[in-house]
Amino acid sequence: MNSSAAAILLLSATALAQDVISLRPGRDRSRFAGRDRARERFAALHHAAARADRDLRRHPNPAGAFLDIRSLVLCCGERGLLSVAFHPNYSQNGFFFVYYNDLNGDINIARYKVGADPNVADPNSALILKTISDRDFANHNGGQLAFGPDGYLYAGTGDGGSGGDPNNNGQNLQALLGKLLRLDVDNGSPYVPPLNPFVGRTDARPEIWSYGLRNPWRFSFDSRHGRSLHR
Ligand SMILES: [Ca+2]
Repeated sequence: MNSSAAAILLLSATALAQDVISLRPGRDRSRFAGRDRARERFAALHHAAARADRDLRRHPNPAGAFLDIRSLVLCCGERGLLSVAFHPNYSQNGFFFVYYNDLNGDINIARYKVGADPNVADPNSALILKTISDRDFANHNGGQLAFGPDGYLYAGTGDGGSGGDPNNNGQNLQALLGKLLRLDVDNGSPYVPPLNPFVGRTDARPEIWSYGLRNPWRFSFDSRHGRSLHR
């Protein structure tokens, strides 16, 4: 599979041309290159760079979409499709990861796989890696998915919502809300890297990389040194 020259386009539900987001499964495979304005209901991802861009602008329906998960996603306000990240070895294994609020409002990290046609994902390939309960408030859901230079998948989760974190999720080490999580997607459930800071503690979830966060909406890694994390 040759993905080096392909762009991935994310089409919003309202499908205004300016809502199209460009993702590039090359050096920046794990990041949004653009801004998603409303975190809409579905991901319509499509390979083929400029041609797809033109097609999506001309035909804003998701016909021919790479993946359509509208039926799985609760949208609007701060809920909806939150992020997409491509596995560092996407060109070999075809895995990518989708972050969204499900129909209950809960936050899901799901793995999908591209199909035999490199322009179409297999909708039946979904594997839910994590479901994080988040039903109390519609706001503060996070979030972004991004693979770090260590090959692990980082996920920012909001504190659950309302204002001032009334459920104290950010400081609660047994809650996955209000955190930055770090997952090893290659070694099975519970997807915990052995050197995560809270591994081995009975009073904390081992997925946690950092805590006390309000709503880590976007973050990135230092592109020069590849170590620092900015949010
Ligand atoms: Ca929430």
